[in-house]
Amino acid sequence: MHRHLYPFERFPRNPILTREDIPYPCNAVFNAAACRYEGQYVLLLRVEDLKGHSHFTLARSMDGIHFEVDPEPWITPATDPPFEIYERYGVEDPRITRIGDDYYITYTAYGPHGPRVAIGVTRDFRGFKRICLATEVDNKDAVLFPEKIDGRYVLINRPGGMGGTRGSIWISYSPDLIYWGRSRVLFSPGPGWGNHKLGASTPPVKTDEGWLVLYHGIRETAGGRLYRIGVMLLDLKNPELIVGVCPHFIFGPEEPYERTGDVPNVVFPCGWVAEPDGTVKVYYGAADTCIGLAEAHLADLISACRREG
Ligand code: BMA
Repeated sequence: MHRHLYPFERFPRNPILTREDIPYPCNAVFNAAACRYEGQYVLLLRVEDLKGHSHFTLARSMDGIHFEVDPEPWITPATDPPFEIYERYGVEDPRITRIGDDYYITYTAYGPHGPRVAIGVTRDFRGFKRICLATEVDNKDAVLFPEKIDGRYVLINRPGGMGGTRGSIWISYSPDLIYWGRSRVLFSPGPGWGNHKLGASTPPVKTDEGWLVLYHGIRETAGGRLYRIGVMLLDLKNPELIVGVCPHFIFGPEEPYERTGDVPNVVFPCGWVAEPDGTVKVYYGAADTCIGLAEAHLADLISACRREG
């Protein structure tokens, strides 16, 4: 592969997790959040049960490759108001952002009114407290910045895009993680590989040159949708400014486990872990069926954002 065009290298023994690794019956395991906690790699797996509803189960690893999955689900759809009705069909696509000692989990709450963004928090990956439903429905793909900017929490999210309409990436602010506003469009679909919808994939990673964010772009084709990954760099002080964006996708479905599954031709990262040696491990859902691992050098991702297009 051309490393300058496609900076990610797949782990050769992908997929690293399939439903066979889940200790209870389920349909699929895919889009997972990732972080480091107490010296271990932690994945928060989206597991789809046999009814077709999703919940979250924890998996831990010493090396970031071999994961041990908890015997039981950790976060299941809420049973009490106000969350119950909005999570009735499941919780999906988690992302984890550490701020101080707190690990915030942004996820899609899915119910009869449609998908909306929810936020919860844990300190120990045992207790979990729901904080709020941050947006109205028809919104997903929310990632929280790992620090406040100008005294406010910052959230990227994706309103719109349901029912076949185009979906853009937006940015919103909050003084307290509960009330979100000052929302504005950050990046919209254009002609080409992400012509239909865009959405943030991984929480921003701080680099000297800006906030690095992976995002997915959906191309609608005669053969169905293609989910592929792009990368952008946002200004450290004003994340509404896009410092650079790679003109082409940097990762897309190629391998059989990405091409074939419940939803073909999907790679869908929700989490990554930056390593001290300047590399990053990205965990991605493949074809809504299993989980793959790929690695890249942060410097290559940054230089991809500087590419002319
Ligand atoms: C998106 C999300 C993801 C899923 C993808 C492909 O809209 O719902 O959970 O992986 O579609 O089906």
